[in-house]
Amino acid sequence: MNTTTLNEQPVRLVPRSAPAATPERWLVAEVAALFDLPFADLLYRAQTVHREHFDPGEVELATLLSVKTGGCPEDCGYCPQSVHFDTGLAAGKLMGVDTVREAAQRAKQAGATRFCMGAAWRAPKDRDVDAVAELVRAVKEEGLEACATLGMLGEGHAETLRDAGLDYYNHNLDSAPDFYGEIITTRDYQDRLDTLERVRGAGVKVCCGGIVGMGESRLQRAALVAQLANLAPDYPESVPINHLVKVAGTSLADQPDLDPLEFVRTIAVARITMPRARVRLSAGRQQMSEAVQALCFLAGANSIFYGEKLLTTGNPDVAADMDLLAKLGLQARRT
Ligand code: SAM
Ligand code: DTB
Ligand code: SF4
Repeated sequence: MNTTTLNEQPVRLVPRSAPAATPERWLVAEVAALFDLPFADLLYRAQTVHREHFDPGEVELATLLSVKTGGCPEDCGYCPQSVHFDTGLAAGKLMGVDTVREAAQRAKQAGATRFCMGAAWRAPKDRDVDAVAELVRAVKEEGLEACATLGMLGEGHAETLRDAGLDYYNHNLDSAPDFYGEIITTRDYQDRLDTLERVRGAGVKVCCGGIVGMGESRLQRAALVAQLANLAPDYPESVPINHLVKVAGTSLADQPDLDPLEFVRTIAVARITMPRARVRLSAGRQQMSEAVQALCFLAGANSIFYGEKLLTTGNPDVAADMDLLAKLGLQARRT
């Protein structure tokens, strides 16, 4: 067994073997030890794990649409859609089925296989969930995987969305438990975990990740990854790793830049600790060089947000992404 030493404690670098349904329990110190590996060793391990579970030449394309923008009562320090910040964003009502269907058709035409609808709600009401269920039906009719991110779910909500055909529900843990309170005060970590449990309980696949570059320490990045990897009964099927997009007016607008290689390390550690997950190189690509994005793919990222907009901020345009994939010899996932 490979071991290294962190604070004089022997730390396993190779996870215990266990059946697929029982995820490894990762100690934060073990995840931190991965972060601390020499860069080449870390990428080699991530790439090895990636090749054991996926075709390394294939990348999933997921298109986002903000179906209900702005006016959110939560105070997430990174988010342009919070009412606590003046970001110049106009709040809107929930989009109609026809508008969403047309956006899904365009996404499919452009090569996306997954369509993710985001709503700036703290927690949707029953009638909101019923309305989103109609949107999910339309997306499914267009032959795309459907994902939604609507905030905290109440009793029966996950079941309603599942019955409409929802494949994934996105709800991010966003940061380490001991950093969370510095970023968000209007809900706590346990609220997030409760919603994830409802999603799992309904048999909807979990999309759950976080944001890097908010001023957290490396140990806190490790603690976030450990939380994700240890989620019971299994780690998320889909893990978006977002780089903070600094938006003027939010409390994190002037956050100092994170070293890009630290972002790459986070992707690699997510890949190693969650070998069967789709690890998505998520927000922040517009601000990232092609070289850093290439390193993220090498580190085991196999999904991106695709299309010129994330929810409210920019993303590389379709032509630029097609060029990048071609340059790297990567293919878009087809089904
Ligand atoms: N309101 C719902 C919620 O918070 O779960 C759904 C929408 S919310 C915008 C979805 C996710 O977007 C957040 O959990 C966060 O990870 C990500 N996000 C929001 N603003 C971001 C930013 N400026 N940079 C990076 N990621 C961001
Ligand atoms: C996720 O983890 N990232 C996406 C999606 N899930 C909903 C959202 C990124 C939002 C970036 C800021 C914006 O465009 O508003
Ligand atoms: Fe609201 Fe979600 Fe933005 Fe937080 S991240 S302010 S919950 S839209």
